[in-house]
Amino acid sequence: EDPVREARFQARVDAEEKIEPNDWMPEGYRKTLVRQIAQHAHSEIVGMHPEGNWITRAPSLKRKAALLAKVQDEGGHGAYLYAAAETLGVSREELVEQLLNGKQKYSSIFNYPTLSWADMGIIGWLVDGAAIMNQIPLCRCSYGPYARAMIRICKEESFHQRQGYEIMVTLCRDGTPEQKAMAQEALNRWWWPVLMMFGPSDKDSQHTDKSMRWKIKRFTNDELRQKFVDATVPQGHYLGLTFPDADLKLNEETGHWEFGEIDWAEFKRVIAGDGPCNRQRMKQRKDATENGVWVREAALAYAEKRKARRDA
Ligand code: FAQ
Repeated sequence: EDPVREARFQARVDAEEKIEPNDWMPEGYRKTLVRQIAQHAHSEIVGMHPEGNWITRAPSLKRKAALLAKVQDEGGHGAYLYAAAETLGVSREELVEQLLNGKQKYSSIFNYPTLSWADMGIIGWLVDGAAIMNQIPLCRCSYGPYARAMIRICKEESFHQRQGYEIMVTLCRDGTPEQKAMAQEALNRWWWPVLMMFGPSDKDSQHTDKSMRWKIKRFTNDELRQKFVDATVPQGHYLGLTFPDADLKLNEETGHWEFGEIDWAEFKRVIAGDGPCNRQRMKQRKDATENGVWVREAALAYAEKRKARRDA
């Protein structure tokens, strides 16, 4: 602890100066960033699996090309985020190790199965929609490398969100009754898990106070969840869909959509490892790491050979 340096650091944060990798920072700030950025990176990589499930079954060449590009973008986002975390003095290998041994998490949302094609529409519309709501403020995060990675990621996420909503429009407004029913069934399954992406309610959030003071987070979990509901409900109504929440209603005075109670027991169960797909996702991740050993070794050997040739 160093109160003088901490006060100077906080003054820089308060003045909206960006903190850069070689600047002094409190240990708690570094730890919070490593935790959040790593969790975010792991989410991007694990998040490739639910949609990857549908690449070979996309209904047209156009849909297949767009989905393939989206899933590749997610891999790219994971790569920028691991690079941002590495500026804080941890290696990507250590982070992956911590994911595999259960010390670090990834977003709860990627523990749900993708059962129909409509889920590809829902993931783009709602999961990317929630991700954007959360990430736009992160573009102003006090830590420079994370904020800059977020700017680029958000541009790509907005393309992802539109491709998802366009799938929903096709199913719901131009589609057959069966297609519309498929879209409704997907919304019923995903709505509540998507609201959980924003994290525990403010009264239960452990990290929000500090993260707000350090200007890592700019809004609380509940504030972002409310913004998301307000933006999304009219979009669902435009599609002619209903939300699986009997308590959802517009408060004319505040202009906000009020919604029912989230099942926090389900949220806790899923982040503790007992969601519908946790075991499958972790196995896929572990297999990918093991099956990729020879590729990493070959790339390293090639780089060393080239370097030796250059130095000769
Ligand atoms: N799932 O004290 P807080 C994407 C944990 S978008 C799992 O409120 P904080 C794009 C939390 O880590 C998804 N765990 O924590 C995409 C903490 O546990 P810990 C990724 C959760 O950090 C789209 C504990 O609960 N986006 O990938 C969740 O202040 C489509 C207490 O919570 C990001 O990661 C959850 N939902 O606020 C990809 C955004 N919520 O770490 C493919 C960056 C909370 O002490 C397809 N992250 N926890 O063990 C954030 O903004 C924050 O970390 C929050 C949580 C808002 C998620």
